[in-house]
Amino acid sequence: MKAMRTLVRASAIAVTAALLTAPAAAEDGYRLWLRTQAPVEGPIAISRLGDTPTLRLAEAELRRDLPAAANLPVLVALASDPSVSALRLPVADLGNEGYLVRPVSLGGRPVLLVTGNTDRGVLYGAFALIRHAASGGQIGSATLRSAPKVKLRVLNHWDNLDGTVERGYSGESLWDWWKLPDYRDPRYTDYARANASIGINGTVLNNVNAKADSLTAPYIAKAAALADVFRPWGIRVYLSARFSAPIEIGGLKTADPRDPAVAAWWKAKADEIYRAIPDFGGFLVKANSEGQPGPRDYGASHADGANMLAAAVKPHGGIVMWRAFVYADTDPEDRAKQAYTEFKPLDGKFADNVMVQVKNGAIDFQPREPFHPLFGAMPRTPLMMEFQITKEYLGQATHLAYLGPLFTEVLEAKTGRGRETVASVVDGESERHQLTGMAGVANIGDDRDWTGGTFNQANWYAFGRLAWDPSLDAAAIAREWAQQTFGTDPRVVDPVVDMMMRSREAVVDYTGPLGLAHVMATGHHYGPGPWVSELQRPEWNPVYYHRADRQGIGFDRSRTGSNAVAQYAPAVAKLYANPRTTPESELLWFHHLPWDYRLKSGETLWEGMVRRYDRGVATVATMRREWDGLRALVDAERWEKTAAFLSIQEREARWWRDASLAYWQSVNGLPLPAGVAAPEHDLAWYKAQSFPHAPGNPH
Ligand code: GCV
Repeated sequence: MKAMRTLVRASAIAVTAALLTAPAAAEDGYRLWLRTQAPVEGPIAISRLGDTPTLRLAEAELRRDLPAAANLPVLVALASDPSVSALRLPVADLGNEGYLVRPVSLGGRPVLLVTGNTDRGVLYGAFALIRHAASGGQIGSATLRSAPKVKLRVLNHWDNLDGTVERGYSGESLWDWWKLPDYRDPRYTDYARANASIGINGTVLNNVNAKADSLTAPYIAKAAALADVFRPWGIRVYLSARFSAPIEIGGLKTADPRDPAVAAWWKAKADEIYRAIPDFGGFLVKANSEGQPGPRDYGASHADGANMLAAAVKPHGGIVMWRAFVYADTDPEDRAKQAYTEFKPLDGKFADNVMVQVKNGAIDFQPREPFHPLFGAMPRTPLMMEFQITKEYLGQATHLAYLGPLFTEVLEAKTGRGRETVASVVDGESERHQLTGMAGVANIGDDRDWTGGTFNQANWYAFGRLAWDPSLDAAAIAREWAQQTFGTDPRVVDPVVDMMMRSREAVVDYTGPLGLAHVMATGHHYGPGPWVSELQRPEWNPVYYHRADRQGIGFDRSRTGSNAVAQYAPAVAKLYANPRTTPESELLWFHHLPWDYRLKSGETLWEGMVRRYDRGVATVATMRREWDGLRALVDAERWEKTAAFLSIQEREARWWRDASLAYWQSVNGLPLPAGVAAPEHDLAWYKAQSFPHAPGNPH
């Protein structure tokens, strides 16, 4: 046995594909939070027992990124390796992705062991040790242990086959579909590496507004090339499936999920995909939503559609992620109620390899939404969380909005069923589901810094960390990200964390305080548009959401209105039913209130709104000042880009504030409170702003 073991010694010339693509410029953001330390020399030695591509990556990562300060040799090994199993370490509950890092004595030699039950676990352990070291932790004494609480930790790319990215603000798609499968851009490796470093283990390559072409043989071969690159990093590939593909590329007359020919077509298609990608993860589907085809076109249910696809991938171990983001143009019901109305009756009707993927709120990734009422309401169905990492509604690429607090606010929300939280629904604890998942709509493009700005990287990072463990704290994540990204100097880290932790609330304040939502301009969703009222469907118009008139503002979702509150468990519904017990941050989401309604502060609703708009602008000004103070402590390239972005944000926060106040005043006829600055322009000026070429807008 001993002879069969491979002991691979550290080699100073070891290079990974990722190293070959190391950036030309030092501080352009390409390296994300993974910033190579000085080459390891001297006392530290890194060795490996066993030989798989993933174990080799774990070793190479440590060699590349672990600071020389370690005072113990590091050993990378599977827990099943005889010399490690002889130590009888507590590894049983690490599952197949967890890791253990700790100092041990092996053959009389002290080493820092990085181990797990699988090579993926070992790789995650290597990244955990690098994170620990880069955020100031001691290496020699490190004892780290963790297993993911959520099984599928998946990015959703809304990337189109022509290279554009729907709601993408960081350049074009990373996937060069045209040159694939022959040319595999080395950047694909770096993408996989970054994801693996934060525990992401799946990626849906194409937009949920899918083209059937992505399921044709040439595109399957392209996806297979990406899957080959991602595999050693523990990342599986998934595809968004267009429900009408059997008609469009299969020559069938129907896509009715109850038609045996349709089911047979999907089964053959799944077989074809698995021949090219043996570990293909499965399908993501947007059906009967915003014009996409689906089973409802044939009078079949969402469960019928999902189960038919699930049967096709089941023999291969695949899954279906079926989105609950549905609302129909024919349905006059409050849009916030429609997904629940459609899906709740289907609880228990989905096949066991289907997950229903639910957005964090019932409308659409607004800067603040109450948690989606489906969480907790479908106990017999694994519900997958869908967050949006790309900031469609939070200032897109340029505004600094750290989404950690948005994500944790939803995850920590109590559903009203005993001690259940949204996180405990998502991680399966609540109903003991084995299949669990969290999806994040990616903010990644081919910009040199991947996400269009340094602070946007933190949102990718935070998503990965929370998908691994939804109970993590947003501020702690911000801190470890800042330490890895800018170094551990507290003169930098403290103000950066402070800026990050205030930033999302600032966006809420200057775009839609007190529970206002969906008040943005049409199409590109860039900038304010609370006046928009002429769009074809009522629920496309901001006026549908805020319902402002001379008397008051807000959407009555209590019993006197749409009664959306009744979709929550009684304990939560009771709170939301009454404006006095509704958190003020969600007040106008649930209630239509007079402008002179008294807030807890004693101010009128109107005064409180105005104060919040001003507070949002002031917070951005403070963030700018804090960043200015870091000029000498942050590299020039990243400092300047963020400084420029903050100046854009301050200008645009003012624009949001001024345009919104000008509009509300045109509706309520109220003066601004004493001492408050008037909007810079009149309402007509704000209404006349037009941005036909804003990025990310689907055409
Ligand atoms: C992919 C919102 C976005 C759309 C997106 C949709 C969805 O409506 O504006 O661009 O489409 O959500 O999540 O399906």
